[in-house]
Amino acid sequence: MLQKRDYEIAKHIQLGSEDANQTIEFAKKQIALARHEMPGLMALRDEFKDRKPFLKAKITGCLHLTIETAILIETLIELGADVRWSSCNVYSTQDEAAAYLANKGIPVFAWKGMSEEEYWRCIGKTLEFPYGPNLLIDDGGDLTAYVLDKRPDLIPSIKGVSEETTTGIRALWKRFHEGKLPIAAIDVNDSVTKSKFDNRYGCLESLIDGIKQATHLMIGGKKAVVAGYGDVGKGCAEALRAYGARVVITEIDPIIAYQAVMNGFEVTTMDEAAMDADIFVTATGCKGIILPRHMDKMKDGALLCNIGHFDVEIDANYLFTNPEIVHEEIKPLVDKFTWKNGKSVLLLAKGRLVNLGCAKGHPSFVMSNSFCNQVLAQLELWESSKKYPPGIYRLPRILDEKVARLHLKPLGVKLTTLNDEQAEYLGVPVNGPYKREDYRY
Ligand code: NAD
Ligand code: 9W4
Repeated sequence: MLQKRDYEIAKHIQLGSEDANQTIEFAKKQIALARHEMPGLMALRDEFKDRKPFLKAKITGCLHLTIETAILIETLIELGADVRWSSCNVYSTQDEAAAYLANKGIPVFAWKGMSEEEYWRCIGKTLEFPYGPNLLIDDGGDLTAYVLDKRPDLIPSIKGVSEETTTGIRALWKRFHEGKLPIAAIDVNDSVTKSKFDNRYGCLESLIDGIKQATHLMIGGKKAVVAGYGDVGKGCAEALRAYGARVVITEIDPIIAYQAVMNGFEVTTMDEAAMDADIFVTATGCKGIILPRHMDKMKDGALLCNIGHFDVEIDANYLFTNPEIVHEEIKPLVDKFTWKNGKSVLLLAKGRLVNLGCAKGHPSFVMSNSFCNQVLAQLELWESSKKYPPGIYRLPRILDEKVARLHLKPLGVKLTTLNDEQAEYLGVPVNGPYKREDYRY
C-alpha cells in the first residue's frame, strides 16, 4: 500500500531525484560543520543518549527550520523523542535543512516563502500525533496560541511549552494575567546563556556579516552611529569598533548612556549625528529612530540598517514612497535611494533585521546555547512536571550554569573550583548555583 507522505517541503525539492540528493548532500556537509560548532548540544547527546529520557515523548516544534535547528531536532530524536516540526516564520526555512530531515523520515512542514495560510496549516500538521503532543517548543508564541485557542482538546496531554523569544514570553504573560494559561511554560529566552549570548555575541558577529554580504563595505575609518546601547547595541558597537570604525551611540536611558561613555563611545542624538556618519545601525526595539529629517541631511553614500526586532526603527516607507527620491534595487534586500541633488543612501534588508535578511543570523555556536536551554527545559517539563503546574518559569540557574560549562570545556577554559572552606565563606554550594536569583550578569 502507498504510504501517505508525512512531510511538506519546498515544491522544487522532489525527494529521490538527483537534484534533491545533491541538496541533501550539501545539507549534510553544512550539518557536519555546524555540529562541531554546537558542542553543548553534542555534549547533551553524549550525556543522555543511552538513557533516552524522551522515550515515549511526542514533541511538536515551531522554530525556524535551519541547519542549527536540524541539529536540535536530531538531538531530541537521539534522546528518544518523536518529533513533528514547522517553522515559526514564513521566510526563515533553509530548504536544504528541511529536505535533509524529511529524507530521514522526520515529519517537517516548512519551506521558504510559504504563505500565511500554508504556515498555519503546517502548524496544524505538526499536531497530528496519535493522541496529540506531550511537549511543545515554540518561538514567538504562534504554536502555543494555535493549541490553546484552536485545539484545546489537546491540552490535557501536554506537559508544557518551552518558549524561545521575548515576543512569545510577552504573549505568555498576557495569557497568564488574563487567567488563560492552562499549561506550564518555561521561558528559555531569559536564561543568561540564551539572551546575553544571542543578543550580544550573536549580533556582534552577524551584524558585520550582513553588512559585508550586502555591500562589501570597508568599515575601518568610517563613522558609525548605533542607536540603542542595550545588549544588541553593545555587540554592534563593539564589532564596528573592532573593524576600526569611530562609533557614536544614541540612548534615552542615562544609566546605559553612562555605560556607553565609560566604554569610550561618544554619545549624542540622531539629530546631531545624522549629517556626518557613514553607517547607521538601529538596535533600540523602539520606533521612529531614523526619520525623514535625518535621511534628508545624511552624507552621500550613507548606509542604513536595522538589527532590532521590528521594521519600525527606520522610516523605510519615506524612502520607497517619496516621489522626489529615486529608488534603484542593487540586488534583493539592497536598495539605493537618490535625492534630486544627486546624493544617495543605501538601505539594507528593507529596514528589517539585517543579520537575518542579508546574512544567516547567529553563528551555530550561539544557537548551541539557546538550544541546550531548550533541551534542558523540555527535560524538566517531561521528567519533573510536578514541579511545574500551569505558570511561567525560568530554568533553574544551575542548569543555566550547566549550559555555560558545556561550552567552556571545548573552548579549553580551566575553571577554578571552590574548596569547601571558600564555599562556606561565600555561602554558595561548591558546584553552584553561584549567584542570587536577582544577580545581573
Ligand atoms: P535592550 O532593551 O537591552 O536595549 C535597547 C536599548 O535601546 C535600551 O538601552 C534603550 O534605552 C534604548 N532605546 C530605546 N528607545 C530608544 C530611542 N528612541 N533612542 C535611542 N535609544 C533607545 O534590548 P536588546 O536586547 O539590546 O534588543 C534590542 C532589539 O534587538 C530588540 O528589538 C530585540 O528584539 C532585537 N534583537 C535582535 C536580534 C537579532 O538577531 N537581530 C537578536 C536579539 C534581539
Ligand atoms: N530568518 C529570516 C530569513 C530571511 C528573511 C519580507 C522578503 C531568525 C532566527 C533564527 O527570521 C529569521 N527574509 C525576510 S524575513 C526573514 C527572516 N523577508 C521579509 O521580504 C524577505 C531567523 C535562529 N537562527 C540563527 O540565527 C542561526 N540559526 C538559527 O536557527 C533563524 C532565522
